[in-house]
Amino acid sequence: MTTNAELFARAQKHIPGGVNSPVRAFRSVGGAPRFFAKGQGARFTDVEGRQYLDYVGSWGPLILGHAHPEVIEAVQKTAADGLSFGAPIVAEIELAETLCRLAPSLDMVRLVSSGTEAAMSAIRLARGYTGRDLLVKFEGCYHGHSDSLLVKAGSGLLTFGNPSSSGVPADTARHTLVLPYNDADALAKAFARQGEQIAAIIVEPVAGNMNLIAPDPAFLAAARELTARHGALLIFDEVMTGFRVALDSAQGLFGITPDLSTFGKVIGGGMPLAAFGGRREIMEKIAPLGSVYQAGTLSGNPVAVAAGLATLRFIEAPGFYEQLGRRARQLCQGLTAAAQRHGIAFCAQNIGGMFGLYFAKTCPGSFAEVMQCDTAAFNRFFHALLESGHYFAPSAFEAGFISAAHSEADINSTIAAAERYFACPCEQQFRKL
Ligand code: KE4
Repeated sequence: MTTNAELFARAQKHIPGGVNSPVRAFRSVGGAPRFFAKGQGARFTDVEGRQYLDYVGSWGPLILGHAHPEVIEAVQKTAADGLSFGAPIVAEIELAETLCRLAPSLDMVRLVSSGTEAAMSAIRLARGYTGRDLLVKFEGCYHGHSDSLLVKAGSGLLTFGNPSSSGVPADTARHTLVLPYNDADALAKAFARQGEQIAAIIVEPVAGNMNLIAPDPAFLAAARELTARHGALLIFDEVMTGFRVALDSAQGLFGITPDLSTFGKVIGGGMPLAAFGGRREIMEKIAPLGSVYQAGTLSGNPVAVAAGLATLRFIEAPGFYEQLGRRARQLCQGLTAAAQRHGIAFCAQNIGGMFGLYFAKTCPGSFAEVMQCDTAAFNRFFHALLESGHYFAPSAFEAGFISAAHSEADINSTIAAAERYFACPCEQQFRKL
């Protein structure tokens, strides 16, 4: 049998870091990633035959769990008639109609193949629609890897951004202003100073890329009010939160209507599919109708659209999100109670079917507070749970995800495994209550 470690060594010969997306490499938690062979429901199995309860779900898409029979059937049937035509198909219309029906702010959508493409396109559209260049994003939020978004905060709060990746021209980064998440005052100061130059704010309405950070309602309200007042657009990046936190996504959950939204992950059900959309008068600026160019060879791919439609058919079932939230809450409350029984500084929270785990006394509300959490403690917890068959995101700075396939018994087994770990002597030295 080939081991995970042997495959990882082999993978690194021809793939940078041995992975096709950096977070998969386990570099922040240490050790060798697991190579998976198959998934079924809430579980997946690695090449060594070890089975794990999966709390990552391919980083959010697998809201129904692995290999849902009706999603697989839709993919197989569609694929049998051809993988791609590079021409319109009926299912694209069905998916656009479904998204516009379920997301309160969408009149029109354009399908793309990744969340990066969706965010990049939405930003170009906002710049084209407003005729302005300046973009506002928030520290700790991730919107894919297009140049305008690989930017870190400038030296001063209101100074233009600097590249957070090599290869991003400084001249590009200076059009992005990076502000603190959940800081309505900083946002107001930026608009007071440069409001008429700002094309858009792009924000994760629930931050899920610096672990989970819940939005301060005043922060989202300020983003909506300030953009409206200054003629800028509000872009909700719902690639992660879309159809994950509620049937009407974060925009419905929080009652805020953005001008543009991006979606991904859940809407593709595990296949490469994402979308951006919004008000008709804005979306009609997109080629071929308008002057903002955007295109894609495999946009609206029949097989990906079939997986997405099959997935979205399930989420409207009565009680779907109530159960998803109940399971996520059960996990968060169970882990927290277990840690507290053993004097370990730990807390957890969920919003709908996504959750955050923190080795800290209270749940962080900002990037600065997240950085105060005990990452080393998380890494030890991650490996202990991995060894006992419970797979969490391999980074202290990622959110976790529950699927409809996770049962109450599954969640209880994870809580029990965590309790055994929290009770073990090796962890005593790290008590911080
Ligand atoms: P993709 O280009 O990876 O499809 O989507 C980028 C993206 C955009 N917006 C938000 C809010 C996102 O969370 C993402 C991608 N999320 C990461 C998880 N932190 C994907 C995992 C990875 O990079 O491998």
